[in-house]
Amino acid sequence: MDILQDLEKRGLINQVTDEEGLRKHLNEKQVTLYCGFDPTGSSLHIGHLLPILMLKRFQLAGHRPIALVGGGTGMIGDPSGRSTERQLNSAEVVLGYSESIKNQLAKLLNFDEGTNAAVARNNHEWLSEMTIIDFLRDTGKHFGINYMLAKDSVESRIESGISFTEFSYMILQSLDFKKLNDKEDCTLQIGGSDQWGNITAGLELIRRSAAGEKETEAYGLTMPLITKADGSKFGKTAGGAIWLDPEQTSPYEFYQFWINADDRDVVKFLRYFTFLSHEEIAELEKEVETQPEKRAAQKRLAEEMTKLVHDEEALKQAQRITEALFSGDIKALTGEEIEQGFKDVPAFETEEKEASLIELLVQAGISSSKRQAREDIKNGAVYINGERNQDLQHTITAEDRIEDRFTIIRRGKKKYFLIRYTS
Ligand code: 545
Repeated sequence: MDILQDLEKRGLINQVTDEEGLRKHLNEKQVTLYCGFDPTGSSLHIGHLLPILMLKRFQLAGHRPIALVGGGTGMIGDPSGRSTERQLNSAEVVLGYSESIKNQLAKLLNFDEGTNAAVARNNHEWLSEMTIIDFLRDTGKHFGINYMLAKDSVESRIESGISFTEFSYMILQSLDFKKLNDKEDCTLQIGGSDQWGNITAGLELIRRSAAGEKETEAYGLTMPLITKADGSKFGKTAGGAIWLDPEQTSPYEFYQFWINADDRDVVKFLRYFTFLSHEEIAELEKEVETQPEKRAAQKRLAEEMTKLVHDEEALKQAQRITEALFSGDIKALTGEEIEQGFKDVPAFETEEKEASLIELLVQAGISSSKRQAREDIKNGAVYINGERNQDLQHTITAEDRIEDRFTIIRRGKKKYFLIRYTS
């Protein structure tokens, strides 16, 4: 099975400009390919993972990926897939975002080993040097206005409005492809399906500007949009996007995201996001059919993804938190794990370290009154750090504080509350 067949089998190909040509090209030699990322934020999220892993798949097949950070294009704003004009960011902000995006890409791609190590480029390097006269004379001449107007990204905005700035974006991305094609023999650009127009515009520029000169060969390939069986948007939860940055989405939350995949989606996600073989995936698929309650496929998916984006240690932690929350054995957790695992439960901050349990239950809003608090304790509904406590006289002491920072109170079967001690 060659790489294109593998990608097809995984459902990862949306469109290719010349499939047979590309297949031959990939089988003939080490191909340099690229995908661009505009620094529109400080972190990538799981929606960006597919193209990054795609670069990695090509790398594993012996090809050479370029991760392009759009330090120049990020100053302009891609209209693709957007219904409104973008708010421009300042040069300093774009620079800061470029740096963090580059570091995230470096973590996921192998940047420094072997003959096909991935490399990072930043289009600010060449786009910022170009003069307006050269741009309009040498590049603008190759783009007919009708051709540009017919692109989805522009056509869909004619009614609602599009600035000349965003209208011109496709020419900049085209210049990148041409630049990388000339200088680094990059012959394939990949991206999400929203990038098809920009990618084919680049191929057009390469073709036109090469007329009469050396033979050029270049291809484009896009990936599908990720859809979910329930129709909701992939990668978003009630708490917002799932970021790759552990400061924005903890490894535990990240792990939980994948664990919660729907049975109808999980096999597709395994094909899209993991490097498991088709045989392994087929076995997990069988388990989804015969023993869905075991959630073996979801567990494997969450493991693979957490290892890939974070590391083995983060995975172990996420599993420990999951296990402790399931069994109720909170005492086994460290303060840091508590912080991750209880991020979304109601929290109560207090300076008072030695309150009576009854008072604490009322103050923290866990029980509605002292009377109710006494009832709850008597009925055995109150748990401190996972252990039932039926002592009406109980006072919180150091023993009830985890790392002197937290106490976890549970009321009933699974209503958790976090008590956080300040100072
Ligand atoms: C710039 C210059 C090039 C080639 C490509 C670009 C970027 C491209 C674009 N891509 C998207 C993007 O999102 C922000 C990421 C960082 C916060 O806008 N014009 O930059 C996404 N891309 C990955 C996939 C995408 C696309 O980075 O292609 O489809 C999302 O899956 O939307 O020379």
